[in-house]
Amino acid sequence: MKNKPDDKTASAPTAYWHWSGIPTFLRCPFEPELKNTDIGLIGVPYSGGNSIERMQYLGPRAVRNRSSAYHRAHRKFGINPFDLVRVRDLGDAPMLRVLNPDQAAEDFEEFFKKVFEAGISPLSIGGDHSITWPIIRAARKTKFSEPIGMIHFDSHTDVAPEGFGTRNHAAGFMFGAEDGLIDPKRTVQIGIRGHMALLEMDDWSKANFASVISTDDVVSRGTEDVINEVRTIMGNGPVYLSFDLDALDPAYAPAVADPEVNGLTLREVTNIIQGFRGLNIMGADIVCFCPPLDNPSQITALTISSMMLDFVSLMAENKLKNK
Ligand SMILES: [Mn+2]
Repeated sequence: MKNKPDDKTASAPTAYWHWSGIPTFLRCPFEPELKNTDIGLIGVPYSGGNSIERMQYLGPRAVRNRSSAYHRAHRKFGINPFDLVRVRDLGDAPMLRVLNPDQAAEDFEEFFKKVFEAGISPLSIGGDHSITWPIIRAARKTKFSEPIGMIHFDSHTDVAPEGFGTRNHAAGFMFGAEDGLIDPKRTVQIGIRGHMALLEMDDWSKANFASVISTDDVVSRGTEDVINEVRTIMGNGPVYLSFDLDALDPAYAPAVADPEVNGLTLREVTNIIQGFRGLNIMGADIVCFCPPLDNPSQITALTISSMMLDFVSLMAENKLKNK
């Protein structure tokens, strides 16, 4: 038996080293020119769209540090997404006019138009939840002629009317539907819970979106039933996956802008997300991470890193199918 490993085997454990080398998302090559890329990992270090907790601008850097340990093969799917497609860190969206949320959104939209025009599927790390809309607006103005399906994980329905002086705020799902960016008949919200500022806060969601699945629903129905419903609603059309980390219980993601206790477990969330294998996922984001609120073991950043590997694996298989 040969006991001297080859170079690849010998260097494999360095995939777990988050402290070594130059940090990029999932230890992928840095590609600021948006070339030679199938899946683009993008930071949007912006917190001008949230009125509550405003440290989300620190998210991308903290995720780069920790996710450098997740350039790995996917155990459950049996694939190595980094061998299947070109996954690159495209750097951060431009932060030129961040003190004006409407102008900041315009700058993000222009950047993401270039991303979609280059044939790249973006996985963006926020930033607050307002970043979703310039991304999808860019998608609709470039490669996607129809409103896009939306799988939205969150403890909040995020359908607040215009407030705090701008439509470009972190609760823009009503505007997203009204502006024809997402298709309300193909929009699902998962993880909704918590007591409400106003009793009628979720009424618009329930009246307009295909399904609003509370945390209690996930527990009582089970993840398989939820997966089946979402897959039926989404069909074969393009889908965007937007993940507000507060969908998770704060035990798994304490460092979020608007924490809500008694949330989904990481196992429930992982089961559901992995159950989306084969859906036509054209982009995704993970938002609302506030690194200064993370604990010393960086559990929120670690959770995000693991979820990124799931998302990249789903998107890599979809890219291959549509190539
Ligand atoms: Mn939320």
